[in-house]
Parts: sequence; structure tokens; C-alpha cells
Amino acid sequence: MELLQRFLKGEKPAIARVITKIENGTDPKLLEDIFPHTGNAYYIGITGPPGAGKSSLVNAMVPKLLENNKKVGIIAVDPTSPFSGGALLGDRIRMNDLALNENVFIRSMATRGSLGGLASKTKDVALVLDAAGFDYVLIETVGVGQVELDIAQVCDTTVVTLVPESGDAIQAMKAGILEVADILVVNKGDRTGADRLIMEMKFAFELRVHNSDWHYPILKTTAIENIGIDELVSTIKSHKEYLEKSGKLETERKNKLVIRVNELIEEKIKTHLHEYVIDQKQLKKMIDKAYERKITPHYIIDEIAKKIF
Ligand SMILES: Nc1nc2c(ncn2[C@@H]2O[C@H](COP(=O)(O)OP(=O)(O)OP(=O)(O)O)[C@@H](O)[C@H]2O)c(=O)[nH]1
Ligand SMILES: [Mg+2]
Repeated sequence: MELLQRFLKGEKPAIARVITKIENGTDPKLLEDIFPHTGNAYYIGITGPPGAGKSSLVNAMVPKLLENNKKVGIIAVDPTSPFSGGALLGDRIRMNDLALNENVFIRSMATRGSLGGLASKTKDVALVLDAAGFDYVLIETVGVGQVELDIAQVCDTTVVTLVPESGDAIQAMKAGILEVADILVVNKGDRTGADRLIMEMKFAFELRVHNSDWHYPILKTTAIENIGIDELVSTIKSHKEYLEKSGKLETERKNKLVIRVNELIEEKIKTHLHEYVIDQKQLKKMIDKAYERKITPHYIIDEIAKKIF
């Protein structure tokens, strides 16, 4: 219990230990102990393609968020994809300086190969930072895939970052990332094409703006020169205010709990299925038969389903 007390006081080593325990799933009761202390932090997601300047934005935003004695917890989710990792690493902004601030805590999360479960674990780690008393929990995710979309589900405000080059905008739209954006940021505003991208995005957002009382702002920033950061932070704060005043913060957080519970049910059922219900030997036999076109995959499913239901 001593760990929990030190954790609740906000001691960094205790926070780190609690996160590790939660990540490893070694102490199932721990989440129960901390959960009553959650619900006070405001969750901000920063997502977008590799190298868009998400970390640079976080770096620039944090000093503003720390004003008025606030505390900021940061989770950097890195799927360590062979495509986006490696080569970019040397160029990557590290948030080490921030970590020295006593009101800032940074945690990196990597998948080390398996994508499954990363989003789920990130959500639990966000709860840990929430319970530890951070006013803002920032979650940076690389890419525009399912993990990002899943993580966006727990964020109160999701900021999607695009950059003028390399058709990011089209990629983003394909991946459905615009649907989760509350605020769109066109970073690297110092590069040519930024204004054009903003115009394109205004067009893409038109329908959403039309159908909502939130105006889906599109902002231009140059993170490395600290340009546009004040406006970004104040826009996040107005989104928070909008959610609070309209009552949407409560309804959306309840929705998020529904989604989370469903997700956990699915996880549980999946594990249970693979560990206890499906006889792997028998499955292999049936796969052989399916390979020989003697039975269909649907038949296999029906056989398995018979046992469950
Ligand atoms: N010209 C210009 N470069 C920028 C700007 N913001 C970030 N960069 C540079 O872009 C590169 C990537 O920045 P990061 O902040 O690491 O981007 P990221 O999105 O966090 O990258 P990953 O986490 O690797 O996906 C770095 O070399 C930054 O210095 C900007 O506004 N203008
Ligand atoms: Mg980064």
C-alpha cells in the first residue's frame, strides 16, 4: 500500500512503477485502487503522420499548459514500425528537457512488434497519469492507423497534425483520421504549400462544420519557431469549455466508457476463445480439410460456435 500512497502524492518513481505494473498486468487490483482517483484529467490526443512535428508541438505547448500551476503527463505511443522508425530516429525530437520539470511526466510506450493491445494499454496508462494528479494528459501517437483511431476514442480533444508535403492529407482522409479530429493543425507553416493544404482541409471539413455547433478549427503552426502555439493551446481550452458547457463532456465520456467496456469484453472473449474453447489440434485438422476444399471456413466457424452457444 505504501506504493499507492507515494503514487497518490505524485512521486515520479512511484508513478513509473505503477505504470510498469499496469503495463505488465502483474497486479490486477492496482487499477481498481487507482480508478476512483481518475476522471479529473483532461485528455488531449496529438496524432498525425510520422515526422509531422507532433513532438515539437507537444514540446512547445507544454509550457503554456503548465501555467497556473498545472501538471502535464505525456504518453508517447510509438508503434516502432519498421517503416517509420529507424531512419527517422536521428531526426526525432526528444522530450528530455521537459522531463526534468517536476510538473511534467513523460512515458514512452512501444509495441515491440505486436500491435495488439497497444491502444488498450495506453488507455490504462492514461488512467494512471490521471489518478496521479496530472491536469492534462497528452497522448502523442505516430501514424494514421487503427491504433491512433482507438486512442483518439479516449481523448477529450484530438488534435490531428498534417504537414504540407507528401500527400499526407489524402492519406489522412483515407484512414478516417479527419473524423476523429476536433482541431486540425497544419504544422511546418514555414514550408510552401501550408496555405494550400489549409484551403483543402477547409473544404474537407465543410460538411462537419455545417452539421455541428463546434467549428472544427484549422490552425497553422510552425512548432520549431513557437509560432501559432498560443492559439493552439487556447483553441484546445475553448474546445474543453465547449464540451463542458454543452454537457457533451459528460455524454462523450460515458460513451467512451461504453466503448471501453465493449473493447474489454471483446479482449476477454478472444483470449478465452483461444485459450479454452478452441481445440487447436482439432482446428488444425479442420484447416487441413479446408485446404483440401472438403469443408468451408464457414463450416469450421459453425462447428466452433456450436460449442460456445
Ligand atoms: N521546418 C519545420 N520543421 C519542423 C517543424 N516542426 C517540426 N519540424 C521538424 O520536423 C522533424 C520531425 O519533428 P518531430 O517533432 O520529431 O515530429 P513527430 O511528428 O513527433 O515525429 P515522429 O514522432 O517521429 O512521428 C524534426 O526535424 C523537427 O525539427 C516546423 O514547424 N517547421
Ligand atoms: Mg514524435
